[in-house]
Amino acid sequence: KPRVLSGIQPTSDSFHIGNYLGALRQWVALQDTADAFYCVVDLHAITVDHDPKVLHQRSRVSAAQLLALGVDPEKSALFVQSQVPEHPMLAWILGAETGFGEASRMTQFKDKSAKQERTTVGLFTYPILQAADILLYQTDQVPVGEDQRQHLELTRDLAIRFNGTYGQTFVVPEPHIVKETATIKDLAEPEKKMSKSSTSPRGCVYLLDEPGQVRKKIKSAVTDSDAEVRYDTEAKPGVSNLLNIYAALGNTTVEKLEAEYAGKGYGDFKGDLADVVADALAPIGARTKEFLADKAELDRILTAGAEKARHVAARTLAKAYKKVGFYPPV
Ligand code: AQP
Repeated sequence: KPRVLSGIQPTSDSFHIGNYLGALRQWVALQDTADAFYCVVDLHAITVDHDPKVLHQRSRVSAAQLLALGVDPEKSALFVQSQVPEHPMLAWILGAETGFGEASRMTQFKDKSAKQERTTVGLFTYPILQAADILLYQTDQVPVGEDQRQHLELTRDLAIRFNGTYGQTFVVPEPHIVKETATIKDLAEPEKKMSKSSTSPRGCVYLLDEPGQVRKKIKSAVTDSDAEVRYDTEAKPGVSNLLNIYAALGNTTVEKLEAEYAGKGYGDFKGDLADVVADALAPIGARTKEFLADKAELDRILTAGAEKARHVAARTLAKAYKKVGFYPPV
């Protein structure tokens, strides 16, 4: 079975449909055919301003949401990154292999640091920790959105370089990116990706939004001044984004939707899309609440996931320690 790993940051009270369509849906699909490890990456979340109590709660809500979406702890190891100390330990080793110029080229750092009052070294070295997250599990495939492609490329470069210098140590991973939903755009600013830290309150549809909120956001989505439901990412980025969301959540295709809405206005199209999105999200909130209500069970799932993860991570770390000439971890 191929090994799969991916992570998500607990940086908001709810994930959004971009996270879901770009990555989380693939997490759920892959667990049937792969040996999967999925983590809530709280170490990454402290690289921007955070409140400790809020972070802790968000890690719990994140894990509950992943379970609600269908991550099955019987099939996949679901864990919180801070419970597996091998991650920052390998990141230190990989940091010593990373060129400063190479790390400086990461565009996500440029985007995220521009939004912060104070930029940390942690935000700068974030992609190196992400490389450690992936390489520790001898990962074959990493299901992510398009925005992570550059970080994956760095991870591959580091694995290849380390293997070249010290001998075969890490599997070189491949990104698993689904083209149609690789970047879901902000509904209010369709030239930007949908993001948890979006500045436009109506631009981001959260998985835990109430149906009324979902409908409002979809209906106020920015489109364009002609009234044709047609896929054209250059001329019609707003409508094209809505078509991608509709096709993915409505289990149909963009071509069928274009045919169905030919000659109809945006009003009908948005009204139907609002129903499709609201219906898709409705069960997620209720299921998340159920998983949150049983604290002992959620903790049990995460502890079991962390134990399974450590078992694999510790073996890889010991190998890397030996290769670079360290004393073995005790
Ligand atoms: N708009 C998007 N379209 C498709 N995929 C997306 N992802 C994020 N936004 C989109 C994918 O979701 C996974 C988890 O993302 P993350 O939590 O690691 O952080 P991020 O990419 O930085 O997501 P956000 O929403 O933009 O969060 P903030 O605002 O905290 O920076 C990843 O696989 C990502 O590709």
